[in-house]
Amino acid sequence: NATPTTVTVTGAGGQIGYALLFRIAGGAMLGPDRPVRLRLLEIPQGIAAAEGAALELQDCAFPLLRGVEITDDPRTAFDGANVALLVGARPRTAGMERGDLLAANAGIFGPQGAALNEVAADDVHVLVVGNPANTNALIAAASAPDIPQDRFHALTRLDHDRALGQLAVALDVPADAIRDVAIWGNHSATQFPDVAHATVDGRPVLDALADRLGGRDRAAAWLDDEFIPRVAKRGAEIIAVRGSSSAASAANAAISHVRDAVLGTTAGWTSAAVVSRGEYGVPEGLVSSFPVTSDGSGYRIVEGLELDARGRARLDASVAELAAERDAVREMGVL
Ligand code: NAX
Repeated sequence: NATPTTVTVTGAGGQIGYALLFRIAGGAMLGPDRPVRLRLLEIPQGIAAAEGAALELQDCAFPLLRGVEITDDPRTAFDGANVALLVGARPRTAGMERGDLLAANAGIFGPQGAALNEVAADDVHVLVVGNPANTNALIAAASAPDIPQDRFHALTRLDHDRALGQLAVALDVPADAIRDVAIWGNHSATQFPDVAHATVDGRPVLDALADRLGGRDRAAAWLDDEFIPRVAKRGAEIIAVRGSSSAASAANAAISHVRDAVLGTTAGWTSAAVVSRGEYGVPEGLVSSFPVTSDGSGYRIVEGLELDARGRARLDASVAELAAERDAVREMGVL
């Protein structure tokens, strides 16, 4: 019997946690052959909700589940962790400035990064879901000097999958007919969902859109005026319609992100926010979304793609936002 993989989920008592835990325990993230041990980290007010989820996990009698532990201590939660999903974060509340939000989250992700550095398994993969996800990942990575920086990611797979979903509807095809979409930059309204290299059933998406919408100009206008803003602001749309933020889709994206990182991508690229080493002119150290592939040993940025002037400007604007967040955190003395 294989040694269980230890998966730590923070904010496990929240709504993404509730959508995530059952699928991890069911084998959707690490495959049908890998037993898992779950560690749930919560703050004291969230412990009861995590305990309730743990009771329900027991009631599912998942064959792969080898135990669930609940704690409010990061060092206990991350001890021996092979996969860490950092979902719990301080939400923005009324009257809170951006700087307050960054500071409150630095107070969470700094200590969690330090705890991971001390006690996580040598092969740990860390995915930050809690917002502002890119900068939280930057802070966690900076607080864990002994863990290779390329093990720290922030989630932009949901943005990637939202882009696939929009294109699938626009082109009237199943989502898996579309490949090589990319999300660049920050997981925020400044992100750049890019279809310049995307294909549908092997044909350029730009050609297929032009056919369907009546020409290249109309396709370009649809991309600028509808597709990009819809994907970039989809989170707000979900809140407006559903009355609370994306949960099942975010959990699904987190599962897909980890699965593809550790088992490999099979159909073209996906998107993930990773620590830049200067690729595409993104300043070294920023956690930015890029198109990525994996052979099962973690994500690698797809290099050598052409960005046209408009794409470049969009990426630069999103990267400027990331740099401003990093600078604000630096001024607080966190980095
Ligand atoms: P909830 O408020 O339902 O749950 C968050 C949970 O985290 C709560 O149970 C809370 O007690 C816990 N928590 C807070 N501080 C903690 C700490 N220091 N240690 C451990 N647990 C802590 O939020 P939910 O809807 O689950 O969303 C979680 C995070 O995901 C939010 O920051 C949200 O903005 C972010 N999202 C990120 C997405 C992405 O694509 N990157 C998309 C979905 C989501 O908006």
